Amino acid sequence: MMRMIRSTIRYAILFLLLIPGQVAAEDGSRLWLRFQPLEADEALPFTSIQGREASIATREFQEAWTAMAGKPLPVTKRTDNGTLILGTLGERVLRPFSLDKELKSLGREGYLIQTLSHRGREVTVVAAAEEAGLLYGTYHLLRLIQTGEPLDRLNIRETPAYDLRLLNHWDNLNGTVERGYAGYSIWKWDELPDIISPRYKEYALANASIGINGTVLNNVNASPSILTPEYLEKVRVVANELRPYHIKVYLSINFSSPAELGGLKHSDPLDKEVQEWWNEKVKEIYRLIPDFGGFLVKANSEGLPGPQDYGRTHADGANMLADALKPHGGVVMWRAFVYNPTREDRAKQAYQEFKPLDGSFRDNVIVQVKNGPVDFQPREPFSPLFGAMEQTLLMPELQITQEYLGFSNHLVFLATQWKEFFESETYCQGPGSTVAKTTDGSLFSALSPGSVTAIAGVANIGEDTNWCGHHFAQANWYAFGRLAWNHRLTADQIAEEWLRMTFTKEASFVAPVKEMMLQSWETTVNYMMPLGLHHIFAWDHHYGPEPWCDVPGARADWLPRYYHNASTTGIGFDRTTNGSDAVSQYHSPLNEQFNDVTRCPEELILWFHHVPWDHEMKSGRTLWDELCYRYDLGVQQVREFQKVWDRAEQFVDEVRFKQVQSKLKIHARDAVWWKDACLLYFQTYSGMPIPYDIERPVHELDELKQIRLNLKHHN
Ligand code: BDP
Repeated sequence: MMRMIRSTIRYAILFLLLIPGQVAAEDGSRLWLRFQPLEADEALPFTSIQGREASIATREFQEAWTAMAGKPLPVTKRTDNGTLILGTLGERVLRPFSLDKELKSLGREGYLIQTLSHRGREVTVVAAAEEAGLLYGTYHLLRLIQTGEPLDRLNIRETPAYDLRLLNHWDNLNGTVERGYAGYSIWKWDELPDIISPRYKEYALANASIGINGTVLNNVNASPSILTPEYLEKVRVVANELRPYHIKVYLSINFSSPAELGGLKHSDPLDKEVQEWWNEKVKEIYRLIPDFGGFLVKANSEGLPGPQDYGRTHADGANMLADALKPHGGVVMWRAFVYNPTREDRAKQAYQEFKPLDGSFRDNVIVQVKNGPVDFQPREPFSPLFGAMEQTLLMPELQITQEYLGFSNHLVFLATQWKEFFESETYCQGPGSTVAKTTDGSLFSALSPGSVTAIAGVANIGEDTNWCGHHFAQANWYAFGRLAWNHRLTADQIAEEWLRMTFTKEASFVAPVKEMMLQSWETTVNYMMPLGLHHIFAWDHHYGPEPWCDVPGARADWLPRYYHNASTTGIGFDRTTNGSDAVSQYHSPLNEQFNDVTRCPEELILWFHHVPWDHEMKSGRTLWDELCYRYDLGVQQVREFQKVWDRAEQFVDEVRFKQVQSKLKIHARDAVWWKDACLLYFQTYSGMPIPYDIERPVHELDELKQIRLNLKHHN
């Protein structure tokens, strides 16, 4: 009787555990690491495993395999047909294969995955010089399994395109996230160092699975408090959590810390006392975190302190910090996001300030440059600094969080935007000198041989269950990691991988949804800012349209009018040689091409030119009509996304399906809002009718002007 009761209780408990478990299983929290049970017809070549038990790669593989196959692979000492071998340089398990020379050539993070035979037995080998590479290789293999790729005859060699592949968290110490749309910060500063959230490990794992190896924990608008002993102790604990997954911790610092924290009279970088303060602070950090990565610095930008406060240059400031970090192997990532309201064209300023400093930075300083010359706009040309600094390490900064792309409400897959950026021709050394090559170490041999290459992405991660607010925003975190590892991957490949892992391998789901993703960035450009328009957002929150925005006393370069220059004669920013001459910051023949209204890519025409409303576009339409069609096309495309998604219902779990469906409704409404606001407003200047074959506005301009969103951004 007792036994019966016990077993009934056991079943009841099991039942209770299973049911909520199944529901919660598809809330998006597992990202692309869902490791779904394999189908019966998915025969796998692995029968047993050889690998150090202590190795995190072996552990992670076994865990994932157990989820997919129902039980772990048996551990074996014998090499059988189908044995999977995981090992690093010099390990006994790799001895039969003589891979040492090759593994050394793959570097610290590279790996190989190969089908090999040993004494007539066929085995799969994942091998690397070091643990980090082995972990990346293991995740590569897991990706092949999850996406249903063939696993026989593998012959893969991988090394990363960039050495440092970093997320930048704009997370504040009070738990808010600047430009974050997925809830509060995942870093629980008030609970640390005592309570360690399980999410730190999950975060580390997700990053390692896509090759991210560093993270800046706090906002570039940095509070000096991050360097207090109290906070450094918290940082130490986070670093300990991330270390096993080969993720280094970095911090954003406030340039005035010596004065604000150390009680010094000032923070002049050429002052001995200030330098000493930094040397000591850096030593203190390395005592706690021996593998600390370094500092990220926003200085003399948007009101923050910096070396120019003391008449010094950016190089003086960066070099002082670099000298303090150098003995410990740390780097300084010094941001080039600087602009001054008193100068003429904001788009020119980073170049004007940094170009003259080329060659004067230490070799552990990397200048971090946003992809475009202004500020993460829906579409910008690449920043002319890429290709201009031949003796300075430069790293791209991409924005994963959708500050200017509809927050976590709009479905926008950013790999297409980033690919356009990476593949842009700078012509700095003739054709083929793409932005990617100017930053990944392929060009500019003048840089010292030991110097590092790097890339950063502003994270879109928060404490929301699904991490990113929108299920499809996870794809941007994923895509950033994949492109930082290999910028040659296509957006198509990345979307395909991600969809197969995150949702299902079903072809009738993947094909249309992938098309939607690949279209989505251009769509957003269409309904927000087509043809090179930029920065016509609402004041402060950067969500909706406000091309008319006027805030008395505000900096001119924070107002839309500064950028669109709409008047009865036309629209656009004249950056030609007759205007601000920003075109001349680009190499030939790009500068001539941008300068000529007939040869400038139409995608950027209003970025570089002030164009009359009746200017004839390549389509044969007037500029005004073209603008109308683009806005309308954007709206139609979002409507199409809704249809694509609704048709996909049978393939998606209910929770995620409904959540994406609701977001698409907001997305569609917002697209109409953008279109109506921009067309009705610009029409007051063009005086021309909205072509009669496109959808009529459904709002009044005055009604749209009344909208006040309460979306204050957190500082
Ligand atoms: C802008 C953001 C602002 C950031 C700044 C930066 O609006 O919140 O602090 O960039 O990158 O895009 O420093």
